[in-house]
Amino acid sequence: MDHRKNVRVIGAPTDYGANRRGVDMGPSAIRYAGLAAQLERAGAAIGDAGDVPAPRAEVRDPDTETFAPGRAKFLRETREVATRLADRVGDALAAGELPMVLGGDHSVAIGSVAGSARDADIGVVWFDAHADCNTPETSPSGNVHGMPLAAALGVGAFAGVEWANAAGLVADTVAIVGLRDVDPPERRAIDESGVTAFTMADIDDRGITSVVDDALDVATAGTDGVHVSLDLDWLDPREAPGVGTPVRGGVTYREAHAALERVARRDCLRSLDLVEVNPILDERNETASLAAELASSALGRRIL
Ligand code: 5AB
Ligand code: MN
Ligand code: MN
Ligand code: MN
Repeated sequence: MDHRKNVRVIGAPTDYGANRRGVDMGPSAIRYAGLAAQLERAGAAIGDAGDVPAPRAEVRDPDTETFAPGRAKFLRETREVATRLADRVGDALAAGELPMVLGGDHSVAIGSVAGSARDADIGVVWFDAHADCNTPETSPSGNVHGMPLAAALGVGAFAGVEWANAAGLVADTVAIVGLRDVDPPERRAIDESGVTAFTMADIDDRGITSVVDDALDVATAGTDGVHVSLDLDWLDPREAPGVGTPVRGGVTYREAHAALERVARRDCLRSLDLVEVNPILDERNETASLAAELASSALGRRIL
């Protein structure tokens, strides 16, 4: 891959996937926190493509759309935004740029993964406290931000759902890192799907860099590049308070940087999500700043 990366920033200001107002302001907060300046520190050239239109709470259809046993809230909206976002991400890649998606809740990753996988075989590294492997049948909440990985893999009710998994992501090249809050059906889904999953206990035992190197081995094996999906609740809530579903015991500031630095070192990054930042719950925009900084590490910001 070339060395001066051209990054295309794409906002996806959704909240319906988390059923929580505030996370729709994530793209503004991350930009305001100095994303462009952070990326320049990594030597990247930045273009901001603005936001994909996302339905606001005040105007959207209050109905829950179900397409399967179980339920998923706002599936119609999820599909609309995922479809638009997949096009934007695919266009950026076709233009030789690196798409950087600012969420919004994590349901937007359905679109970014689909767009990233459109003309390539990709691997995925999913940094998250949660597995995001629920389906409408297993979800305890009906919130689609707990389902994007299942959707992208075409699991359960998402099997054959064109807008979710048309690009053919396969479990063999997917690794989740940082798990500490997994629902019982998700545990079964991980076992059955063949996704590689690293918990916080793995990070305690082996250290962050060794775990991330293994995750990158999984995601780069036989693929054209890696989509990194970074849910800010991956970090400990002391470092990243501005998230809707905080779970104690996450990675530290240093571990998070070390992880994204490993991504940069491997030179495999194809596309990146920065999701689940909720400025209403944040303290002085710290979580948004962290997202911007970590993006810079992922792009290879060097100290010396
Ligand atoms: B996030 C939970 N597993 O499905 C569910 O923040 C939480 O994108 C999902 O990782 C958290 O509702 C979704 C209980
Ligand atoms: Mn593909
Ligand atoms: Mn999460
Ligand atoms: Mn998530």
